[in-house]
Amino acid sequence: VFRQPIMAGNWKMNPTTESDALNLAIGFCALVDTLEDTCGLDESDTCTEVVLFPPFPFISKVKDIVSEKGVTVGAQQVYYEDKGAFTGSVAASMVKSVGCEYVLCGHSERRTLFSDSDVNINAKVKKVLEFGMKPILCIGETQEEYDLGITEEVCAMQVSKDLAGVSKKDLENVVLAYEPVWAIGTGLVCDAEDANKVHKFIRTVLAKMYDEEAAQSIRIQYGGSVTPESVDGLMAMSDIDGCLVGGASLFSDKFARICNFK
Ligand code: G2H
Repeated sequence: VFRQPIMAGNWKMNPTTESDALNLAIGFCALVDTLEDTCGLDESDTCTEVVLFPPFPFISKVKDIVSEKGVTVGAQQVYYEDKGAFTGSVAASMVKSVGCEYVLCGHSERRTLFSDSDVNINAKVKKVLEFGMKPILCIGETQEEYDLGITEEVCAMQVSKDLAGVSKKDLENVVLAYEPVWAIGTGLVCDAEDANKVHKFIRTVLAKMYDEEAAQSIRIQYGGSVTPESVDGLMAMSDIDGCLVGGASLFSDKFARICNFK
């Protein structure tokens, strides 16, 4: 099965001003052009898909800058209600209407810092799909769970709860991101072989929930301290289809190199 690689830059709550955000987008676009392998940025099927996740206020302008390179934008989060008295929240329709194609769901920082439960994450995944966008569903074990040796149990539980009620047809629009929480922002990138084993395991879970075809077709990113130094080894793995990149995506040269992995 061919799975188109997908690289995503999750800017989190950075940069802190609009001008810095737009400069980051401009710098990224300029650099990818000068790199040897610019395959990531045209529309051909065999090329790498690239998505940026800026903070909400910068999404529209970043999209205007990067779209000519074939780079798309997404939202880091949405609420699962359609509209109404939910002060401070942003609806799926809103980010759709400013051009978002993807939405991150279940990022570990949302789970731990903002109490996003699997029930809420499941509602958000469905809402994103309902509005014709693609969720990138993040799953992964904490340091404590890793130490207990229950990585597989945790990932299986998150996949089954977060995708409950999602049809096989809708699953075609879902991307998964395996992000071991102990590797996020710590500089401790998960060993590529170890990450690949978890990705393979996640496919066995999906094969039971759906079928083998669905399990083999879905794209699974790795996330957690990905750098230009680690990307090639990760992307050489059979079941790693891309990376969800935080810290390194704030440096245009680093993220350009990651998108043009070898
Ligand atoms: C994990 C990742 C991006 P970082 O959160 O989603 O962040 O690359 O900084 O570990």
